[in-house]
Amino acid sequence: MSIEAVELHRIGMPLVRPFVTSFGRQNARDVLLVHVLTSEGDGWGECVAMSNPVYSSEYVDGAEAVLRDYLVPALLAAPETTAVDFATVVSFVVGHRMAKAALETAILDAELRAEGTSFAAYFGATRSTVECGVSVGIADSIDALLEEVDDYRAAGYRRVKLKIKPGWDIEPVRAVREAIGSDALLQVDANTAYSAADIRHLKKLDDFELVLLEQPFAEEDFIGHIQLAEAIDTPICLDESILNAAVAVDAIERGATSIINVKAGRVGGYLEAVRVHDVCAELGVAVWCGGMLETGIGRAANVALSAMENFLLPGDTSASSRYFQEDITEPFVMRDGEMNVPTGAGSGVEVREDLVKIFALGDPLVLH
Ligand code: OSB
Ligand code: MG
Repeated sequence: MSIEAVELHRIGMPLVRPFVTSFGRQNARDVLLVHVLTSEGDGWGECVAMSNPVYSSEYVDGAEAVLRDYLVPALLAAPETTAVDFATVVSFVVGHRMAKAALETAILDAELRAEGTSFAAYFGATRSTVECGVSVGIADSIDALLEEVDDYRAAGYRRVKLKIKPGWDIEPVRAVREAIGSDALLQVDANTAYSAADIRHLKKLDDFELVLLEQPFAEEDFIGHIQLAEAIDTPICLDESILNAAVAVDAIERGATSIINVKAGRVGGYLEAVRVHDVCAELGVAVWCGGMLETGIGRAANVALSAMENFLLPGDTSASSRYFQEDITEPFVMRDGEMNVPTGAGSGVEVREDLVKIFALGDPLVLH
């Protein structure tokens, strides 16, 4: 297979409701799509970088620039590159994992479509359906939050994750726990909004039997997370901090985390995400699949990844309708709190190029 061209598409997808986290409010998803054209067919990847560098240092304009100026030219200079070789070909670029992940995924999609293998089969997935969780943003009031949580639970979501920040933590969590009862799976995500000075405050979360507390402190604050893990009973789960499989092992062995949120974009691609899964399985640490408000393109791959054996907790793999009025692939639908894992070749979903055009923020950039 030979890579012939790469298209970079920017689309704007309105969200069905604003998504508010400790790092800000989002009304639409500004998505960068990577379309790889090869001698044996095409493939798609979705870049999960956000509009602004507030979740991590990456952001969508930066990802587009590094793809355009470095990653795609390196690939086009070595057009026989396979998904497995790709990381080595672009290893001269430091970081920019989300940009690398998008291009690697597009190459992998093209390869697997050409040979008739699904992502799930390629990853060694063991399940045909996955359990769905939902990530609930910071609301305007506790009443509004309770209403939103009630809607999601009525729709069948198996687990609720609440976004928290200083000033929006103990009371909303208490209210939701009282409303949903002690058996329901509930967890929280702080997106780095706290510091080690807040350990005594965060210990109050121990009253609510949470599945986990996700990323309370800064990406690089391993010592803080170790101290917190020693001080509280609620399991700590790292998201932003886990940049690859080696960091995952280090964080686990040092006692900074006891559960890991796997996001392929954050670790540089699905091949590394599978390695994170594997090292965690060896260490007896459960993982779950995070999300970055993906369209159907990214969601298809996430659902396939979530079907691997050690994905033991429901992921942020929600139905397309939780995000968008209309998705750019066939929608992912939840039934009884679960979603089917695609079985078709590659991602197993078809990209609706008519909708990609309708949502386009400009002309695609075509690189040869
Ligand atoms: O921290 O998990 C996160 C969305 C954007 C950036 C970071 C995160 C999130 C979510 C939403 O929590 C997960 C989803 O539903 O895709
Ligand atoms: Mg998170």
